[in-house]
Amino acid sequence: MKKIKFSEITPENIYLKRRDFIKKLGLSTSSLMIGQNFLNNAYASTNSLEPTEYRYISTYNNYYEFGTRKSDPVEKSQNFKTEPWNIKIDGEVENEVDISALEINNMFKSEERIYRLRCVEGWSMVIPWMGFSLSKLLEKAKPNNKAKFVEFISVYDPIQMPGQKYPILQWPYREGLRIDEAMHPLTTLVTGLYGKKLPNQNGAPLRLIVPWKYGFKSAKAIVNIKLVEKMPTSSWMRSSPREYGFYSNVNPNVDHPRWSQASERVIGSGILSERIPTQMFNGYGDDVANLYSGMDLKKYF
Ligand SMILES: Nc1nc2c(c(=O)[nH]1)N[C@H]1C(S)=C(S)[C@@H](COP(=O)(O)O)O[C@H]1N2
Ligand SMILES: [Mo]
Repeated sequence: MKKIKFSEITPENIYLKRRDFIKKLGLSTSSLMIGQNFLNNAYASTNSLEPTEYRYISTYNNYYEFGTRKSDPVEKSQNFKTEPWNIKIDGEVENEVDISALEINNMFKSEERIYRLRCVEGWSMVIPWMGFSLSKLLEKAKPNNKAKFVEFISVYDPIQMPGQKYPILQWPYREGLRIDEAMHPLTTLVTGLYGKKLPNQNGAPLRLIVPWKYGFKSAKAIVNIKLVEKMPTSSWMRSSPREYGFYSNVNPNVDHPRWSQASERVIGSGILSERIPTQMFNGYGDDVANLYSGMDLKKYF
């Protein structure tokens, strides 16, 4: 028998190693492919406005008046009384308006508006809201020339809202917009979702949606809209001014001091919870970037 030379063994070694390598490569090829598909899906769904299922929209909520767990709002708000409900528009206006939610529903025609809600915590949902431009209601009050900002004040009712017994935030919940942001047609007063009346956990009977800002700007269960001269301090700014600024525009380039804002988890996208890149102004830049021209958005976060 021919003595096997080292040089002749080598190819066999290589073959075995190669098989091993291919096996590994096989694995990593398919995982690379999965990765690529994830990425493709991710970029596709960044732009897609495929609505999140109702069961997620109505059970995974932030509404600290009912508690800080995601399940608290649906569990604890079912008996919350939203009728009768009045909302007052006052401050720097020519005509103070005091109007019921019922009258609002009769006076302003709600339409479906499918917007992505991006929470500052790093998740998002696409929600088929029902509502109309807030500007329509504000015009009724005729803001005067001192009206530079708009403050939104949610209801204070610690008997019905167990979370308000604790100083988690300054109660009532307060938020604010600059007047041009409040008058922008995308800024929506919400009356419903999925073609139905707004569930209590989503802020019934009336809540705001500002699609290019983090979710917390969109106050729920609003009872008072004040036109004011000076920039109002929101409940979040008061609790942590370093973390929450007045503008709070969705911006993947400006991280929260404790976490990145570059990407977001898509709620309801399965157990693997797809992550997609976060878009500047939550994808609404074509409509709103001009509101901030010349502003340093790292400073005015
Ligand atoms: N009054 C009030 N409004 C609120 C909140 C709240 O705790 N209280 N949470 C905000 C936050 S952090 C988010 S992300 C959205 C969530 O809206 P959704 O539950 O309808 O998805 O509501 C916002 N509006
Ligand atoms: Mo949020």
